[in-house]
Amino acid sequence: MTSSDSQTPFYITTAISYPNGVPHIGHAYEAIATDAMARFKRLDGYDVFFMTGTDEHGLKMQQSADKEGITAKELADRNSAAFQQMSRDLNISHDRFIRTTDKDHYAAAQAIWKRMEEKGDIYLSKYAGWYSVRDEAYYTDDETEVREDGIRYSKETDTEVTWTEEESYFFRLSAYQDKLLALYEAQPTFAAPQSKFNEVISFVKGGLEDLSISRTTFDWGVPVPGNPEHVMYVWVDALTNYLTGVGFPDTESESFQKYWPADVHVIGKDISRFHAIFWPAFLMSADLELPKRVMIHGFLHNKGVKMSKSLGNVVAPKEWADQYGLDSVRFFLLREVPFGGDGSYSHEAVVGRMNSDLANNLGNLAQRSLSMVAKNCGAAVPQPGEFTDEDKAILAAAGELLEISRKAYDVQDFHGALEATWKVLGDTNAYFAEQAPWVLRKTDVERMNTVLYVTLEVLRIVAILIQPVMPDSAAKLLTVLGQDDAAARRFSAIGTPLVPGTPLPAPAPIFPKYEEPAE
Ligand code: ME8
Repeated sequence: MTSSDSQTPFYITTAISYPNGVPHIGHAYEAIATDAMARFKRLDGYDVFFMTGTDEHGLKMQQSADKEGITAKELADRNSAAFQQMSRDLNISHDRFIRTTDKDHYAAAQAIWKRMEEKGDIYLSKYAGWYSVRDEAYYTDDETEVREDGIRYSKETDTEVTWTEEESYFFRLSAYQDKLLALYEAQPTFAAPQSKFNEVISFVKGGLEDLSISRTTFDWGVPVPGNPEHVMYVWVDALTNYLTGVGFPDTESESFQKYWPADVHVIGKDISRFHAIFWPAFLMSADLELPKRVMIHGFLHNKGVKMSKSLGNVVAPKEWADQYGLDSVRFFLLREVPFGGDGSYSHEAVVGRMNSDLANNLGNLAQRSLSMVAKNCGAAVPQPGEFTDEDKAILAAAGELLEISRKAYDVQDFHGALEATWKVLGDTNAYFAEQAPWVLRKTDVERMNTVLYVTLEVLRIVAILIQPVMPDSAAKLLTVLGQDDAAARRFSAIGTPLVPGTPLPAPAPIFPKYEEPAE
């Protein structure tokens, strides 16, 4: 048996983004959070499959392409490349970047369709309603209103709607109301956070109508099996990406057997209904297992104001990473905003986190302790004497961080994990100031060695645990702590304390203060 055979599989996905434009900070936020989760599980010994990608079909793509005078495929190619570049810029560790124009995806989308059809859940009829191109969704009369400008809008999403009639295939969503409610009851963490899950539940309780799942007014999509006049409604095709990535329709394949059902789909709050209602209904109809969890995050707003192209406040993720450093941005996003709620960002908020949490609490502690060790302990991990109660308390608090972080990551509470970690760093800073090893240097060298050892040991544990959030900076910190081996960086190494005498390289500052550029 190879080591990967014995590892527990863990399959995690982001939503797949519409490449009708270039990525913004909201996309970056979702990618970074999901990446942190994937990295955490890898470091914790899981066999992780992490997928992200682009959702390339549908009327919105076709219309954006028409505006530019190019084909939808050309637009998708260009912008999908921009999303792939974002992944590289942000150090996203996905195992596959799926595009819904990939050949294997057409096969998967058609296969799930056929399964739902064989179940008797798909029928041909006619659709008429208010259609929003932006949302790729129909609305009823009640869900729309004519505003001052004389244009009719969807009340919920503020997007323009037009009256559309077409022959359409329907999915018998109405038949799944009770089954969905039973699912929510049996699996109270199927979707989170609870407040957003509650919205889903009350929507389903309000009654479900059958869903129009094909279009005839354009052809940029996956053809409906047996009736190529129709293309699949983009959401049928899009949601199926999660199956394609692990080998569907070959349900006997090694990857499907191993990774399906997905452990977590990470998505934003605007698409919770698609993931927590339509998706499990499609899967039930197709006799496939359901994902274990849909984690719904909030939206990021620029200084509390909604991002939009017309306001000119859309932030390009790469610009941010260039300005502050990638790991500072990754840290900021996950530390600042409790995952599941909405968040706001501003230059001041990022700089605040960089300077206080990173440069002061972590960087300074590392720099001060490591330079003392370099000067006074022969550039090697010092030999501690007997531990006092203070030493033991600090070491115990750091030792508990692994379990605390596991519990937090299991519910995607990145903010909670980081908060607990920084609490220990705060306490360690206080300990360091109180113990004053620079004074002990002249009065009690053995005690100085012990204090420095304890401090380095806390830093080692913290460095291991923050790798998912700040992979590069944590790696640098582990290097200056003499922890270069991959094995020493896994979570399984947390319980093995620093070995006195381990040689340490010259310390280098890792978390610089942010300096405002000169005018
Ligand atoms: O919805 N803050 O694609 P998308 C945080 N193709 N997250 C945000 C955000 C913001 N300001 N804006 C968008 C789609 N997102 C579909 C998904 S999945 C089978 C198909 C999130 O490009 C959004 O909630 O509009 C979604 O999870 C992701 O970014 C992609 O959004």
